[in-house]
Amino acid sequence: MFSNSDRFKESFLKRLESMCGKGFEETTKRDQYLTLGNMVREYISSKWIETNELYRSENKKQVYYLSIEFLLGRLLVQNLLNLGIKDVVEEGLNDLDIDLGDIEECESDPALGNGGLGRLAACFLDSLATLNLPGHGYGIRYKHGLFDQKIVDGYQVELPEQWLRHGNVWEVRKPDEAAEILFWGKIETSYDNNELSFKHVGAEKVLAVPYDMPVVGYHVDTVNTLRLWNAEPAAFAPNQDILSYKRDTEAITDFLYPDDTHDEGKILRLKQQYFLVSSSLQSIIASYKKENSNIRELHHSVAIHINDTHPALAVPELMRLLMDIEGLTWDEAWKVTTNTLSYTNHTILSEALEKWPIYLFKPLMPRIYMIIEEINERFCAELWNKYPGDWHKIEHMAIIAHDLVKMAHLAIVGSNSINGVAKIHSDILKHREMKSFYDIYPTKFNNKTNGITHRRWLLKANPGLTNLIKNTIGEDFVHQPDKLIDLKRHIYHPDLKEQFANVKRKRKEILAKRIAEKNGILVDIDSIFDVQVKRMHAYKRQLLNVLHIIYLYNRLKEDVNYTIQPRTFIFGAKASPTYYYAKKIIKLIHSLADKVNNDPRVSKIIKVVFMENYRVSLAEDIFPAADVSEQISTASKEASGTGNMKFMMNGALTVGTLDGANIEIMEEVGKDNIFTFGLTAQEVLNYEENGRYRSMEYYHHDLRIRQVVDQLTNGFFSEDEGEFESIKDSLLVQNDQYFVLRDFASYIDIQEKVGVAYQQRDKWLEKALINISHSGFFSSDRTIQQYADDIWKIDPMGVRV
Ligand code: 8GP
Repeated sequence: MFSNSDRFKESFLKRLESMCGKGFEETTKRDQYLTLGNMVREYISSKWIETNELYRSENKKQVYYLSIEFLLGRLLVQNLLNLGIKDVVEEGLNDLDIDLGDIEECESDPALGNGGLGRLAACFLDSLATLNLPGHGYGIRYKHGLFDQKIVDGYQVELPEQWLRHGNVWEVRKPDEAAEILFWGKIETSYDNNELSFKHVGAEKVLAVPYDMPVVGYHVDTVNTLRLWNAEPAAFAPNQDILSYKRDTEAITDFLYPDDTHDEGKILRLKQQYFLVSSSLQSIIASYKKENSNIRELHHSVAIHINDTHPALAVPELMRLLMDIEGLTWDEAWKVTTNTLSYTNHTILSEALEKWPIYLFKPLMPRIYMIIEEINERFCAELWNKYPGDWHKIEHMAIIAHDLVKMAHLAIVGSNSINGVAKIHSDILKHREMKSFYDIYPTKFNNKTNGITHRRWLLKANPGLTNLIKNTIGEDFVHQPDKLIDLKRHIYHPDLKEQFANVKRKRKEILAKRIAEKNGILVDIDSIFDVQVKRMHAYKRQLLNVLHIIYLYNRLKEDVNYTIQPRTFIFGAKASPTYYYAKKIIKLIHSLADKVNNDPRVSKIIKVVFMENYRVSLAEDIFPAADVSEQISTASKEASGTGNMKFMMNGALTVGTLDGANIEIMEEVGKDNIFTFGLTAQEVLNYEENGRYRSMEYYHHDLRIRQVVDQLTNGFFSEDEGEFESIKDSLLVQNDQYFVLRDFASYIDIQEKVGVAYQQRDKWLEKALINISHSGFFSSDRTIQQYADDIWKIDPMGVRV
């Protein structure tokens, strides 16, 4: 049906009419989207079946990637592209006067994740399938993904996201493969025939029903699976209030990351984690046992990856299944468990390192808690042998301490590999944050620098640039992204530079149009598009960016002769609903935008734009249009960053601290092609240790700082003077935890250099092209190949249909 555009057109029209029960002229864009989506899924299904059969018959090792987030983005156009049928479809639709872009707009953007960690998981799935690697994702089918953000009077308002409102054409419900999950109740221990056995009685049962989605590799026949679990009522216990049981059960998969600032929310989140882990492990073991009889060899056929600590309950749950269900001894089960599991850490921020209070944990999962206690006791005994008498160390490393279960410790002890996501982050884990674990398990620790899929972030998001690159160096880079380096030989070619400038300009025009429509702000295409898009967080320092803009505003107001290259500062960010500070920064950006954009003279030079509801589909419009990429986290705090890589691949230049993957970007492109500033990670860590930083000194000694900080509360903004008091307090009263004022001067300096560099147009274009040519290293294909070789030990399998 996709062999040529005429055949496609014919099948599409026929299907459209039969599915919708109306004539072509009557059909809506949504009808057209649903029809096309169904056709594509049908087209995928033979490859999907074939892949699964191959995996069964070859019985080689497979990896299962457990993640509480998969930030997929829209799938229709990506699937068309990966299947190699996008041109045929586009042509056929054009004949019918239908624009594929319009149809795409009807697809919801599944936001089953918050940010970097979830988007990385989605890029990894794409790379696994494209590299013909047998690897699948396991996650949760949240009814509502990350909230939709509305801005009302400059404040963020959260609305429930509704990605399933019109159904999901990509998923297949598999009720026959449902798993049962037990919560609450108690454990009865008995001793029969010299064997201990554990019976879970009085438990609340929840059914986990899988929904499978195909993960299509690029121009290969491999179609892997993303299995998302939905919570449904299982069996009612007598005397149970049926309605509340149904409500409590379904609540497990209602929302991504429910508010966890109250105990009620905490229990729900913990339930989600166990729900994901237990259902996934049951399903993995069931599928293993279909082809294999010896469960003691599970690790020869199965690798299970724990994406951050959220699925760390995989350690005790795999132990439980192996001992209580499969009958293995503790030692046998421990060997299989630790040989099967591996773990990635994504952050060193202490508030993100999960610790669960025992009083919540133990009653909810009584058997799992027993097993963790035993793991902890054995681990502490080992430590005692190694460090006799060093109670302090043992207490510090224990899995259970001070009435808390420490999930990172559990994941480290129970896994055979622990990796960070950029060189510096892995080094910080080894030598600081997790040093005591590195000392006892030196070979477990390793680095896997993050990557992004160029198939979404270049081929799909930026077809203009993709074609330009193809015309310049051929198509090899499409399959081997490191071949982008071939572009470097051409960067001095004036034609290439001009064509690149045109591509960029076109994308800036498209974004400018969107800004005009959505924000009612007219931006100058010749201005620098200076972009910071990412979750809103103090450590990411959107505030530093804001203070710089206030500073520029002041200079432009004070000195009519002060000229700079015009700039449009573009922000996009969601703040966690309970994160007061982050929401204040959103308000501050809006107040600043009002001030700047309404000043008749200043607004001709600089503008401030906040793009509402930042998400994958919006990102696909933003990265290609950016000139400057803001990666300005406090050094040591951003584990890697992946937005930095997407910008780079689209020819934006980084303004960044020496943090996360920025450092590796610098190593790739060279110091002349990136703008770095600020404290190094070591300097930040030293300050944190010696406590010698005094933000007040910077406030008192640098007039520019004093002025901008005072403007937060002196009536400069039209809001009530108390509105931004808490932000000022964070800088002065709370001693500026993220060193915003410490890095302010060097940020101003580097930004001045950026402005000057942009005016040397030719040189700027060369720098942009150098960035693109070196971006191949940051392909998630490279990252995934390293995981496959070093951690999971899996090999590709060729699928032929
Ligand atoms: C992010 C890191 O902040 C980012 O540096 C990194 O590039 C990305 O993970 C992928 O490795 N971390 C998270 O998104 C994260 O910790 N999310 C948890 C709150 C869920």
